[in-house]
Amino acid sequence: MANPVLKLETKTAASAPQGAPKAVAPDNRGKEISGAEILWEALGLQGVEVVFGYPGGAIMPAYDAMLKYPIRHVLVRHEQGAAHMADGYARASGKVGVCIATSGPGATNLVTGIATAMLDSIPMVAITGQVPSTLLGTDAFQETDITGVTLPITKHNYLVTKAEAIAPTIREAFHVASTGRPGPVVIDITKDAQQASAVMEWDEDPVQLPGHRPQYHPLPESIAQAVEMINSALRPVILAGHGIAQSGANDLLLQFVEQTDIPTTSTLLGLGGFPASHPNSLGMMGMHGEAWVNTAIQEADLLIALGMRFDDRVTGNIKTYAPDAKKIHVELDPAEINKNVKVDLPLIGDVRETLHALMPHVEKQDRKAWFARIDELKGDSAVRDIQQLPDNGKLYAAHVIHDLWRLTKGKALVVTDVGQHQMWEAQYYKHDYSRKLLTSGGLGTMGFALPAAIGAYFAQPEDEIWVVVGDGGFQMTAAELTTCKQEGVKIHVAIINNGYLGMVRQWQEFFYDRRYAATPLLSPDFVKLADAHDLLGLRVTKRSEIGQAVEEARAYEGTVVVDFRVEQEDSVYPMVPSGADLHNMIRRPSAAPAKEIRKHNPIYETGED
Ligand SMILES: Cc1ncc(C[n+]2csc(CCOP(=O)(O)OP(=O)(O)O)c2C)c(N)n1
Repeated sequence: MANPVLKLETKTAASAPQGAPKAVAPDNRGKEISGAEILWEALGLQGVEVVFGYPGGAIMPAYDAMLKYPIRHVLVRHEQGAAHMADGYARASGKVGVCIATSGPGATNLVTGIATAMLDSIPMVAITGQVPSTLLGTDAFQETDITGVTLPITKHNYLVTKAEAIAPTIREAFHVASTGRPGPVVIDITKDAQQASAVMEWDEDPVQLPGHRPQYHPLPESIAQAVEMINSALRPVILAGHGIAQSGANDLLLQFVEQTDIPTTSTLLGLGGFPASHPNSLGMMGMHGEAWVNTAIQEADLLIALGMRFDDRVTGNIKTYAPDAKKIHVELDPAEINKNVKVDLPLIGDVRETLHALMPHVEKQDRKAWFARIDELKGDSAVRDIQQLPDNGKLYAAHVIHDLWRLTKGKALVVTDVGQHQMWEAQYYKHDYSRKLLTSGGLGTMGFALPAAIGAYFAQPEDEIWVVVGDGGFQMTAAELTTCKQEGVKIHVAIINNGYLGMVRQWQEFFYDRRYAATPLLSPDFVKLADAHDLLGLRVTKRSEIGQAVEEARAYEGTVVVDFRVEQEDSVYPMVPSGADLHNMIRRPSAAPAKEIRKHNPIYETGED
């Protein structure tokens, strides 16, 4: 007899299984319950509303107990997605993001997302199931020493083997993840600890941890010294990093800049910390920062670095970095001081607290000459900008981003992946607000954007969310489109489809004599892929079609995928080659004669006009 045919029904968002009807949060403090129940109860007491995860044997008691608790669970398609979603949720909300996975392969699949959060200082708690404690160390089925694996990529991690230790560990983990310099924490809980019972104890007092006492307030004598340096500088530049958003210092930074009239540039993660539309905003610094910014940094007499860590992508060659500048470094993590760049004055503390302490004493100087010099540098760059070129009928990524910025009035929450599109987004989408650009800066993780945007959606469901992603990175975690469908997520995915692993292709063009090893990339038909998910798919091949596609996407109630077929061999300019001096950039080609360009850019030797 033939097998009965299984009829699979596509669950729509509305009918998606969300577990049993959600209970009202129980309060079992002082009562004996299972370790698994303690886990959810403790998460609820921490204010957790949503977790991103994937079940399995070693975490099944926790999943079973979950149905009694009013915490939303988002079922991902791969645990890497869960970690990026927790990360995106944390970046968009400022709260701690939570992901959950089983032991072994479930736990190791979280690793890329944990490392991504570590390098960008994102508060996250990753909960993993572990084999029963009696089997620890026996290479039991699905056993991996996840605390050992994640030791170098977490702020701290815990192996919990007793039910009574679960609640205090959750409390401590959230404290560690979110105080001082934020970061990811792993809690690995054995299956027997989840199954055993214990009294649910919850200490309401603030967590006190010897050895973890972040210094939020800089020393008064250092503040006095900083004031003197700032007030006497003629060519100062503020370098605004991720610490602006992290400490909620946007408003104070704006006041500080207006009071001192200092030009201000941002790191990639700092974008939006200072409004891009402000006259004192210079834009992004570093490898793909604008030429005027990098040159201004090199000519500055004072750098005021706020919550940034002098990553090699922003400094170029450290030996020649800002040679005439005194350097003030405001940073919460003392380990960052003098790590990459030797500074004249460290101010260990929270950026917001530090600006607060400086504000009453800093003064405005006459900066006419300094701004005139920056304008001169800007003028040179402006003529090279792709936006100055007449429409030649082709679709360039920069145009897509620029139009997206214009059409969304700069107010969208944009989540980018990693590659050329990430840099074009940083250059052409002018961010005026914090927490509106989410991107993997430190680890540079392809596959980040789609899941991180899903996490952001749960943090800010009212926001217009755009994913800007390459055809390569999109394919790394595209399976999470199904999660979008099942969970009723509304985001807009703009695939900047150039048929290449673009950023690597660009390096091959510049530094490997155009040998395109393993960078031409086949993709599925993204419109059909969207269609297969019962989502909307659109394709754009001309600049004139961008507007209509964006409007259609915005009007759609659900996730939309727009396949932007852009120029295949376009490059991101300017570019500071790895290890080169910051002012030694490969500049945008322009209408100027090639000879002229090369005269100013000795590195530009591809022989192309
Ligand atoms: C997980 C991962 N693997 C490899 C890389 C190296 N890498 C950096 S950019 C890039 C190309 C990205 O191509 P695509 O996603 O198509 O974006 P594009 O650069 O074309 O905008 C690669 C392979 C990476 N950053 N992350």
